[in-house]
Formats: sequence, C-alpha cells, structure tokens
Amino acid sequence: MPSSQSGIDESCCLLVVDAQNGFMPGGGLPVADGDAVVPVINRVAPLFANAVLTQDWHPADHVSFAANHPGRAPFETIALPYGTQVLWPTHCVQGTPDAELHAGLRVTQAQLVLRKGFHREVDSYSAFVEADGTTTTGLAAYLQARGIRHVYLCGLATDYCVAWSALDARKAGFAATVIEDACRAIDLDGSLARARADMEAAGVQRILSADLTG
Ligand code: VGL
Ligand code: ZN
Repeated sequence: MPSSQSGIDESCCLLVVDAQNGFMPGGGLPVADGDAVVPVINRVAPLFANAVLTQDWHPADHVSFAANHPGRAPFETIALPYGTQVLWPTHCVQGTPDAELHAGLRVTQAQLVLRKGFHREVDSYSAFVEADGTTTTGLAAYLQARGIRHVYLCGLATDYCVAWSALDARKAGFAATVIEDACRAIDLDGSLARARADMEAAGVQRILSADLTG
C-alpha cells in the first residue's frame, strides 16, 4: 500500500484555484504578492497523484465587473438577486492573456481544468457551486466519481475563491485543507478574517506546505 510521511494518497486531490495572470501583479485584479504562490504550489504538486486546476473565466459583459455598471467603481457592492455582489475590476476575460494560467505553474499531472464564472448574470468564487447557491459546476460529482475524499486547496485568493471552494468542499462531504503559504488574500473590508472564521467553523484545516513536504 502506498504511503508517505505526508499522508497524501490516491483519495486526495490538490485543487489549484485561479493561479492566473489576472490575479498576479500586473493583472486585472492583482492580489498582493500573488505570484509568490507559484513556487510553493510547484513544490507540493508532485506529492499529489490527483490535481485539478481552476480558471476564473468571465465574459467581457460579466455582472461582477464594475465597468459594466455605469457610475460604479471597483470594490463597491451592489445587490443582485442572489445577494450582495462585490464589483471587481475587469479580470480574467475569456480568451485573453489575463485569463491564462501563470506561465511558471508546473502541475503537469493535473487531470481537469475547470472553468467557472462564465454565466453572465452570476459570479462563481467557488469551484463547486456558483454564487446563486444552486448552480453546480459538476466538480463535486467529478471528484466523488474518482474516489476523492480529501481536497487540498491552494492558489488565489485565500478569502474569495479559495475560501468559498473550501467551504463548498466541506458542504459536499469532502475533508478540506488549505495550504496557507500557497495562497494569498485580497483582504477587502475584513474579508480575510471572516473567511478564516467561516472555514474554521466548517472544519476546514489549515496547514503550511512544510507540513506536507516536511
Ligand atoms: C476571485 C474575485 C473575483 C478569486 C475571482 O479568484 O478569488 N476573486 N473573481
Ligand atoms: Zn472573477
């Protein structure tokens, strides 16, 4: 039976969230120090037989873009049918360099690249369920069908797409662990503290990459 010090086995999957140019310095929605996650992800990735990459993948007229709401500025919020929506700078538009994965990312064994946020009227921070709370991306069914029971998360941004994905992983019945030094946060109006509290309450575990490679 395969075993390793880190406890990673075939029932585990590394979920690399939105490691895209758009969230790196110089991107449409830059996350401070965002590119620092790339070498950390590259270092832990070989431990995982299973890996899934996500891509934020918006149409240019997406409802989450401030530019599509005349008179509104980035980081303001608006009310949408499914709840409060942050208005973001234009980022990760389908087919643009901003939407491409970071060129230095090396997760060659990744088996699925999952795109999300492609419905014009609905945002999707989570890799599992869109922001309306009901539209599934299919990821939970995919992972279950492949015998995955534990999802390890890394990427951008800690307090949005990583946290929402971790919370939905728990809701779908998976164990979930965030590799903290393989993530960076946007931290808008206390969003990071809130995300950490929500994840703790939901049983999401927090580790450092050294705990895996140690
Ligand atoms: C994200 C805001 C908008 C993320 C995506 O990847 O965390 N945040 N779109
Ligand atoms: Zn987005």
